Amino acid sequence: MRPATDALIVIDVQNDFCPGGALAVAEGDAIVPGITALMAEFAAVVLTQDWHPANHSSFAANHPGTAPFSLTKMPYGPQVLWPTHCVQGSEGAAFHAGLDMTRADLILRKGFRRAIDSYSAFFENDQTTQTGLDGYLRDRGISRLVLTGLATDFCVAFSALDAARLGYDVTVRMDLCRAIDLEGSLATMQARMTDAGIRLEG
Ligand code: VGL
Ligand code: ZN
Repeated sequence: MRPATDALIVIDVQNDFCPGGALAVAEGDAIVPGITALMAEFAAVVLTQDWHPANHSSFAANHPGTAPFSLTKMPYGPQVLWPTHCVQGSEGAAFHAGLDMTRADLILRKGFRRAIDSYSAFFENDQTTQTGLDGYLRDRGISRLVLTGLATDFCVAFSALDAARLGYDVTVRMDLCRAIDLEGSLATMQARMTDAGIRLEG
Protein backbone atom coordinates (compact mmCIF):
# COMPACT_ATOMS: atom_id res chain seq x y z
CA MET A 1 0.00 0.00 0.00
CA ARG A 2 1.30 3.43 -0.92
CA PRO A 3 1.41 6.35 1.54
CA ALA A 4 -1.57 8.68 2.05
CA THR A 5 0.23 11.35 0.02
CA ASP A 6 -0.23 9.35 -3.20
CA ALA A 7 -3.33 9.33 -5.40
CA LEU A 8 -4.30 7.31 -8.46
CA ILE A 9 -6.08 9.49 -11.02
CA VAL A 10 -8.10 7.57 -13.62
CA ILE A 11 -8.96 9.76 -16.61
CA ASP A 12 -12.15 9.25 -18.65
CA VAL A 13 -12.39 5.42 -18.83
CA GLN A 14 -15.84 5.77 -20.42
CA ASN A 15 -17.70 3.76 -23.03
CA ASP A 16 -17.42 6.43 -25.75
CA PHE A 17 -13.60 6.21 -25.58
CA CYS A 18 -13.61 2.40 -25.80
CA PRO A 19 -14.03 0.27 -28.96
CA GLY A 20 -17.58 0.70 -30.26
CA GLY A 21 -17.89 4.16 -28.69
CA ALA A 22 -18.45 7.52 -30.39
CA LEU A 23 -14.81 8.63 -30.01
CA ALA A 24 -13.24 5.20 -29.76
CA VAL A 25 -9.59 4.97 -28.79
CA ALA A 26 -7.86 1.84 -30.15
CA GLU A 27 -7.59 -0.74 -27.33
CA GLY A 28 -9.13 1.76 -24.90
CA ASP A 29 -10.72 -1.11 -23.01
CA ALA A 30 -7.45 -3.07 -22.72
CA ILE A 31 -6.27 -0.92 -19.80
CA VAL A 32 -9.29 -1.57 -17.58
CA PRO A 33 -8.07 -4.72 -15.73
CA GLY A 34 -4.66 -3.15 -15.04
CA ILE A 35 -6.23 0.03 -13.66
CA THR A 36 -8.61 -1.93 -11.45
CA ALA A 37 -5.65 -3.93 -10.08
CA LEU A 38 -3.61 -0.77 -9.45
CA MET A 39 -6.44 0.76 -7.39
CA ALA A 40 -5.68 -1.75 -4.63
CA GLU A 41 -2.30 -0.06 -3.99
CA PHE A 42 -3.73 3.43 -3.40
CA ALA A 43 -5.48 4.98 -0.42
CA ALA A 44 -6.84 7.72 -2.67
CA VAL A 45 -8.52 7.06 -6.02
CA VAL A 46 -10.09 9.74 -8.21
CA LEU A 47 -12.03 9.05 -11.41
CA THR A 48 -12.72 11.75 -13.98
CA GLN A 49 -15.74 11.70 -16.28
CA ASP A 50 -16.03 13.69 -19.50
CA TRP A 51 -19.57 15.09 -19.18
CA HIS A 52 -20.84 17.30 -21.99
CA PRO A 53 -24.26 18.85 -22.64
CA ALA A 54 -25.64 17.83 -26.09
CA ASN A 55 -25.13 21.40 -27.35
CA HIS A 56 -21.44 21.44 -26.35
CA SER A 57 -19.23 23.75 -28.41
CA SER A 58 -16.54 21.06 -28.91
CA PHE A 59 -18.88 18.91 -31.03
CA ALA A 60 -18.49 19.25 -34.83
CA ALA A 61 -22.24 18.58 -35.09
CA ASN A 62 -22.87 21.93 -33.39
CA HIS A 63 -20.83 23.81 -36.05
CA PRO A 64 -22.66 23.28 -39.37
CA GLY A 65 -20.29 22.64 -42.28
CA THR A 66 -17.43 21.33 -40.15
CA ALA A 67 -16.08 17.79 -39.98
CA PRO A 68 -15.11 15.85 -36.86
CA PHE A 69 -11.37 16.09 -36.06
CA SER A 70 -11.04 19.47 -37.81
CA LEU A 71 -9.57 22.44 -35.97
CA THR A 72 -11.49 25.61 -35.08
CA LYS A 73 -10.82 28.76 -33.09
CA MET A 74 -12.56 29.40 -29.80
CA PRO A 75 -12.27 32.66 -27.82
CA TYR A 76 -9.75 30.80 -25.60
CA GLY A 77 -7.63 29.39 -28.49
CA PRO A 78 -7.53 26.51 -30.98
CA GLN A 79 -9.96 23.65 -30.39
CA VAL A 80 -10.38 20.29 -32.12
CA LEU A 81 -14.00 19.62 -33.12
CA TRP A 82 -14.91 16.13 -31.93
CA PRO A 83 -17.60 13.64 -32.80
CA THR A 84 -20.49 13.98 -30.34
CA HIS A 85 -19.36 12.02 -27.26
CA CYS A 86 -19.91 11.61 -23.52
CA VAL A 87 -23.27 13.36 -23.52
CA GLN A 88 -24.52 13.78 -19.95
CA GLY A 89 -26.55 10.78 -18.82
CA SER A 90 -25.91 8.73 -21.97
CA GLU A 91 -24.56 5.17 -22.05
CA GLY A 92 -21.49 6.51 -23.85
CA ALA A 93 -20.72 8.76 -20.88
CA ALA A 94 -20.95 5.85 -18.42
CA PHE A 95 -17.77 4.28 -17.09
CA HIS A 96 -16.59 1.06 -18.73
CA ALA A 97 -18.45 -1.76 -16.96
CA GLY A 98 -15.18 -3.47 -16.00
CA LEU A 99 -13.88 -0.51 -14.01
CA ASP A 100 -14.14 -0.94 -10.25
CA MET A 101 -16.23 2.05 -9.23
CA THR A 102 -16.37 1.06 -5.59
CA ARG A 103 -12.80 2.25 -5.07
CA ALA A 104 -13.50 5.80 -6.29
CA ASP A 105 -13.28 8.41 -3.51
CA LEU A 106 -14.18 11.20 -5.89
CA ILE A 107 -15.78 11.24 -9.33
CA LEU A 108 -14.89 14.54 -10.95
CA ARG A 109 -16.99 15.61 -13.92
CA LYS A 110 -15.56 18.03 -16.48
CA GLY A 111 -16.53 19.63 -19.77
CA PHE A 112 -20.04 20.48 -18.55
CA ARG A 113 -19.91 24.15 -19.60
CA ARG A 114 -21.24 24.52 -23.15
CA ALA A 115 -18.74 27.16 -24.21
CA ILE A 116 -15.49 25.67 -22.83
CA ASP A 117 -14.01 22.24 -23.39
CA SER A 118 -11.99 20.68 -20.57
CA TYR A 119 -9.31 18.14 -21.39
CA SER A 120 -7.49 18.57 -18.10
CA ALA A 121 -8.84 17.41 -14.78
CA PHE A 122 -7.50 20.64 -13.22
CA PHE A 123 -8.17 23.52 -15.64
CA GLU A 124 -10.67 23.90 -18.46
CA ASN A 125 -9.30 24.69 -21.93
CA ASP A 126 -9.27 28.44 -21.23
CA GLN A 127 -6.48 27.46 -18.77
CA THR A 128 -7.97 29.62 -16.01
CA THR A 129 -11.30 28.05 -14.98
CA GLN A 130 -10.51 25.51 -12.24
CA THR A 131 -12.35 22.24 -11.76
CA GLY A 132 -11.76 22.08 -8.00
CA LEU A 133 -9.52 18.99 -8.13
CA ASP A 134 -6.41 20.85 -6.96
CA GLY A 135 -8.24 22.05 -3.85
CA TYR A 136 -9.56 18.55 -3.12
CA LEU A 137 -6.12 16.94 -3.41
CA ARG A 138 -4.44 19.69 -1.34
CA ASP A 139 -7.05 19.40 1.39
CA ARG A 140 -6.26 15.69 1.60
CA GLY A 141 -2.51 16.35 1.76
CA ILE A 142 -1.87 14.58 -1.53
CA SER A 143 1.32 15.56 -3.37
CA ARG A 144 2.12 12.61 -5.65
CA LEU A 145 -0.07 11.55 -8.55
CA VAL A 146 -0.11 8.50 -10.79
CA LEU A 147 -2.19 9.04 -13.93
CA THR A 148 -3.86 6.41 -16.10
CA GLY A 149 -6.70 6.40 -18.62
CA LEU A 150 -7.88 7.88 -21.92
CA ALA A 151 -6.68 9.45 -23.99
CA THR A 152 -2.90 9.64 -23.46
CA ASP A 153 -2.40 12.60 -25.80
CA PHE A 154 -5.43 14.66 -24.76
CA CYS A 155 -7.04 14.40 -21.34
CA VAL A 156 -4.24 12.41 -19.66
CA ALA A 157 -1.45 14.65 -21.02
CA PHE A 158 -3.26 17.93 -20.29
CA SER A 159 -4.00 16.72 -16.76
CA ALA A 160 -0.39 15.64 -16.21
CA LEU A 161 1.02 18.94 -17.50
CA ASP A 162 -1.31 20.99 -15.29
CA ALA A 163 -0.50 18.80 -12.29
CA ALA A 164 3.23 19.29 -12.82
CA ARG A 165 2.71 23.05 -13.17
CA LEU A 166 0.76 23.02 -9.90
CA GLY A 167 3.73 21.39 -8.16
CA TYR A 168 2.65 17.74 -7.93
CA ASP A 169 5.09 14.90 -8.45
CA VAL A 170 3.57 13.23 -11.52
CA THR A 171 3.95 9.79 -13.07
CA VAL A 172 1.99 8.66 -16.13
CA ARG A 173 1.62 4.90 -16.51
CA MET A 174 1.85 4.74 -20.29
CA ASP A 175 0.96 1.03 -20.28
CA LEU A 176 -2.35 1.93 -18.63
CA CYS A 177 -3.20 4.68 -21.15
CA ARG A 178 -4.16 4.61 -24.83
CA ALA A 179 -3.91 7.45 -27.38
CA ILE A 180 -6.06 9.04 -30.08
CA ASP A 181 -2.86 10.10 -31.95
CA LEU A 182 -4.28 12.86 -34.13
CA GLU A 183 -1.57 14.07 -36.56
CA GLY A 184 1.36 13.13 -34.35
CA SER A 185 -0.24 14.35 -31.13
CA LEU A 186 1.07 11.39 -29.12
CA ALA A 187 4.74 12.12 -29.87
CA THR A 188 4.19 15.85 -29.30
CA MET A 189 2.52 15.39 -25.94
CA GLN A 190 5.01 12.72 -24.83
CA ALA A 191 7.84 15.21 -25.45
CA ARG A 192 5.99 17.99 -23.61
CA MET A 193 5.40 15.73 -20.61
CA THR A 194 9.04 14.62 -20.46
CA ASP A 195 10.18 18.26 -20.72
CA ALA A 196 7.91 19.14 -17.81
CA GLY A 197 9.63 16.58 -15.58
CA ILE A 198 6.78 14.07 -15.69
CA ARG A 199 7.85 10.42 -15.37
CA LEU A 200 6.52 8.20 -18.15
CA GLU A 201 6.51 4.61 -16.92
CA GLY A 202 5.48 1.26 -18.35
C1 VGL B 1 -11.01 13.52 -24.56
C2 VGL B 1 -11.28 14.49 -26.62
C3 VGL B 1 -12.46 15.06 -26.22
C4 VGL B 1 -10.17 12.66 -23.68
C5 VGL B 1 -12.19 14.08 -24.14
O1 VGL B 1 -10.70 12.11 -22.69
O2 VGL B 1 -8.95 12.52 -23.97
N1 VGL B 1 -10.55 13.75 -25.79
N2 VGL B 1 -12.92 14.83 -24.97
ZN1 ZN C 1 -14.83 15.53 -24.45
